[in-house]
Amino acid sequence: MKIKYLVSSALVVTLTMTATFTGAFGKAQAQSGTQSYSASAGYSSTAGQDPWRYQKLSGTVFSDLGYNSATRRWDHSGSYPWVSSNAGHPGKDFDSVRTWVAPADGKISISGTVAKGDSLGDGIRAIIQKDSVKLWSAHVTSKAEVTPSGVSEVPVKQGAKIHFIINRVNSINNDHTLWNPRVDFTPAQSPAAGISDSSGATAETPPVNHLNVEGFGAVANDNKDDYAAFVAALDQAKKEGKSVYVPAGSFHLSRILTLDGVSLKGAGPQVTTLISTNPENGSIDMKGVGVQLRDLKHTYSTVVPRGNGANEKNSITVRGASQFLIDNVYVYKASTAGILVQGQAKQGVISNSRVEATNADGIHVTDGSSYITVSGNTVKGVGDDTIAVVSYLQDGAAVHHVTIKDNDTGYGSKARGIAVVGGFHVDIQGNSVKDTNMAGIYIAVEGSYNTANVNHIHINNNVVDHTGISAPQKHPNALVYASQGSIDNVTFSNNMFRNAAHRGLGVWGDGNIKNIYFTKNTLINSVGANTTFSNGIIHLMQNIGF
Ligand SMILES: [Ca+2]
Ligand SMILES: [Ca+2]
Repeated sequence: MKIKYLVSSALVVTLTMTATFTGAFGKAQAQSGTQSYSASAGYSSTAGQDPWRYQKLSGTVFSDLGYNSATRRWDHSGSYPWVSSNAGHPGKDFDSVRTWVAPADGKISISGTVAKGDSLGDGIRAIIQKDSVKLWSAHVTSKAEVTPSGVSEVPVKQGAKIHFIINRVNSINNDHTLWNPRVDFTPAQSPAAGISDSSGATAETPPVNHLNVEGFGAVANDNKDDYAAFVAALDQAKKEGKSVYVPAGSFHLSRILTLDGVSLKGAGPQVTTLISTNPENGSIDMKGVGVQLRDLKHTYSTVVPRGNGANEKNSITVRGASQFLIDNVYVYKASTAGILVQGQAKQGVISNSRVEATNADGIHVTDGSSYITVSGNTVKGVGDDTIAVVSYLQDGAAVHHVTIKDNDTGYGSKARGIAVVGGFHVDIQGNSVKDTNMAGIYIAVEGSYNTANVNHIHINNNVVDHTGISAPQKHPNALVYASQGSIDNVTFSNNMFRNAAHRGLGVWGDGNIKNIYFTKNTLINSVGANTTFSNGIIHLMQNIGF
C-alpha cells in the first residue's frame, strides 16, 4: 500500500467542487483551429513570448516592466506594480498590466476569474481593454472569484493588444490580486478547420504521425465500451512508431488502459473525454520511454471509497516511465490519486493540467522517482495533499530532484497543500496554496509512515494563504515536522504567508531537525502564534512579521 491515510475520521470538511473550467491550460489545440493561451503557462522571463508582455500603465501610457529574477516577477524598479505568473499588484503611480498580443487576425474569447488575495483594503479595479477600448471592468473587493463578462467572440486584428489591468482604486494596501486569464484565439482563416474529405463532409484531421482511434472501431458518444479499439490502435501505433489521436467526443474504457511507450493525444480537455466505467480498475498507466498523455480529460463514471488506496483506481499512474509528459490534461474524479508517479520514474513533466475531486492526493510522486517537474497545474478540492513528494524507507531509494513550480492549489483540499515527506533536492517555487485543511507547505519525516530523511529543500516565492483550517491539528501555514530521522537544509525565502487559520509558522517534533532558514519572507498573521519553533536550528534573516 503506497497511499497513506492522513485525515482523521473526526475531520469533517466541506469540499467545494467547482464546475467552472478556468485557468490551467497552456497553449493548446482546444478545438479545430483554436489556440488557448494561458497566462501562467505562457509566463516567461522574456517579454513577448507566447505572446505575453508585462507592463505598467500611467494615464494612457503603457510601458514595459523589468524582470526580477529574485522574485520571478516583472516589476517597476524592484517595487510596485508587479506581475507574476498568476497574479498582479498595482502601485501608487502605475497600474499593473498583463498584455496579450494577437498573433494574427481572428477572434478571441477570454476566461479566467479575478479575486483578491484577501478581503482587506479598499479593493482593486480589474479592467480588460482592447487597445484603448474598455471591454469589461469590475471593482473586486474580496476573495470571491469574479468572472469577466462580455469578452467572448471579440474580433481582433494582428497586433491588437488585450490588456489585463489592475488599478489600486485608492490605497494599494492588500491589493494582491489573483488573475490568471486565458485567451482562446481562433484565426480568421484557420488552416486546421473545415478540411473536406472525399465525401465532401467536414472532417477534423488528426495530427501527422497519429493513428485515429476511430479508425480502430472506437465510437464517440454511444455509451459503449471503446477499450478494445484503444488497445488495437495503441498496438498498431507501436508497430508503426506513431501515436494515437482521440478526436472530440466521449469514449468509454472498461478497464485499465496502458500506454507502453506509445503516446495518446486528444483534441483538447474541453472536448475529448475518456470515461472509465470500472471505479476499481480504470487508471491510465504510463510505461516506457518518451510516453506522452496530452490534451484530453479523464474521468470516472462512478467512484468508490479510497479504501486500500490501490493504484488501479487512480486517474493516471506513471509506472517507471522515463522522459514522460502529462500536459493539458483534466483529471476529474478518481477513487484514489489523480496523478501518481512511482517505480523510479525519471525525467518526467506534469504541466498545464488540472486535477480535481480525487479521493487521495492530487499529484503524488513516490517510490524513488527523480528529476520530475510539476509546473503550471491547478489542483482543487482533492481528498488528501494537493501535490506530495513521499519516500517510504521500505522502497529503498528516496525521491529526489523534483521541481514544483507555478501551480495553483488548495481550494478546500482535505490535507496538506504542497508536501515533502521524505526526499531530497526538492524546489517549491512560485506556487499559490490556499484553503487547505492542513499546513499549506509541509516538510516532514513521519514515523507513523516510516518515511525517509529530508535534505536540501528550497521553498521560494510562494503565496500561502489561509491554510491549516482543520482542528484539532491546527497546522500553521508552513510546518517542518520530524517524528523520526532527520531534516536538514530547508530554506524558506521570499514567500508570503498570510491569513493562517490557526497560527503562522511551525518547526516541531521529536526527530533530529537541523538547519532551517527563513530569509526575506513576509508573514501577515492575525490568529494564534506567529511562530512555533520548538525544534531545529532556526536561522532568521530579513523577514517581515516575525
Ligand atoms: Ca486598493
Ligand atoms: Ca464508445
